[in-house]
Amino acid sequence: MKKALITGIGGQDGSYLAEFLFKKGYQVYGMLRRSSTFNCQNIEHLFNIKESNRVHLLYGDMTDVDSLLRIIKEVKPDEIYNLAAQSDVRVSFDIPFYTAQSDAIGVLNLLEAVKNLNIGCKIYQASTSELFSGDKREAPQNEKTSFNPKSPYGVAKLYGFEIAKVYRESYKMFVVNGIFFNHESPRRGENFVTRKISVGLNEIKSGKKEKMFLGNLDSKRDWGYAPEYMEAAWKMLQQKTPQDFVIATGETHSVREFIEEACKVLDIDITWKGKGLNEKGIDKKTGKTIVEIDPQYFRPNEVSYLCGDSRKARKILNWKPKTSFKDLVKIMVEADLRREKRHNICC
Ligand code: NAP
Ligand code: G4F
Repeated sequence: MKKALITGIGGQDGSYLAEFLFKKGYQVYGMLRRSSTFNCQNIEHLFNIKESNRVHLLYGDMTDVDSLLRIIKEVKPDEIYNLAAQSDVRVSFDIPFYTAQSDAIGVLNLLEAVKNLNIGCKIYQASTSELFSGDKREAPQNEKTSFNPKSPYGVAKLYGFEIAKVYRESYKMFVVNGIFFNHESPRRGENFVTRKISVGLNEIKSGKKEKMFLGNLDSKRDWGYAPEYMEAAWKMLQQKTPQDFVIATGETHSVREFIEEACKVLDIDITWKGKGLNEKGIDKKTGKTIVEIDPQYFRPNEVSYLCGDSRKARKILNWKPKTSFKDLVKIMVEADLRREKRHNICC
């Protein structure tokens, strides 16, 4: 039975990947970092099934090379999926040192641990479309587009990308970078804009709050459905030769469009009034303001336009996205609607 180690197993992607590998028959090991609350909602269900002895959790941290050495020595994985990261772009401007420690040096820690233990496992490195500048003239972005990150997060991830390549080329290690564009789901952290909108509009609809505050509504992202992206990560490690891939839908939509689509799912008729910081989203039926702009959600520097070209993955991995933008919004908003209803029944 193949053994896979997932760092960041409790996050959005880690939880979907664990499910995917579990179904493929892998013995799954997940690295968690210690927190004061047992932060495992996304993976709890994996421990309630018959074969739950195939999922193991181990404590460790990307910034602590000793913990990585201990875990890898103990598990001896065939595949490592390095998903652990400080993944919030805006927050990376507040904690740039920590972001560099976990997202850049953390990757080096992992590569060194695998090299020194000489266990010859394959490694997937979670890279990102935040490596690109977001300049519309360079879109759609693919594996040949130049990198020009705009945030401490993007720079740390660029180090992770390059050091992975260096270890692949210098030590003949099987290391691949997945340049993944934004991918979302009902398990997305509520700090990210899609989930913030999905949760926020549901709370407005149920009367729990009056309005929500957002930043740049004109920013454009290539949003896909997270579980499909985890299959691509697995496929990358099943190739004969290690190489990097862009994974994306090839469609781009603004934050404003995401809000409008989410409003449709909840039967809210939204209209926009005003400009810039004074722009407001108004519910036509009630006349109430439901969206306002708060400058705290703008970034000091922004990647404004992301649209990925994943032709290489479509050809070599035989991978393509299945869920449309409209369906993705529906999946997320309806999941939060069900959650909101359950909550209202309980309280
Ligand atoms: P996520 O939900 O934020 O999950 C990240 C996980 O990493 C969390 O479980 C977190 O643990 C853990 N973690 C953070 N710092 C750590 C550290 N120092 N040591 C050990 N674990 C640590 O992110 P995601 O959306 O699943 O993304 C997975 C990976 O893909 C990340 O590397 C992200 O940067 C990258 N990526 C994501 C996207 C996307 O659109 N989702 C696109 C491109 C690349 P806590 O719960 O304790 O914080
Ligand atoms: O949802 P976001 O915070 O995601 P962002 O910055 O694109 O990063 C995500 O995707 C990356 C891949 O490109 C990953 F590498 C990264 O780990 C993470 O998963 O913001 C999306 C857009 C931005 O342009 C932001 O300025 O939404 C805009 N936005 C507008 N108002 C907002 C808000 N973002 C957040 N988080 N909160 C707002 O209120």
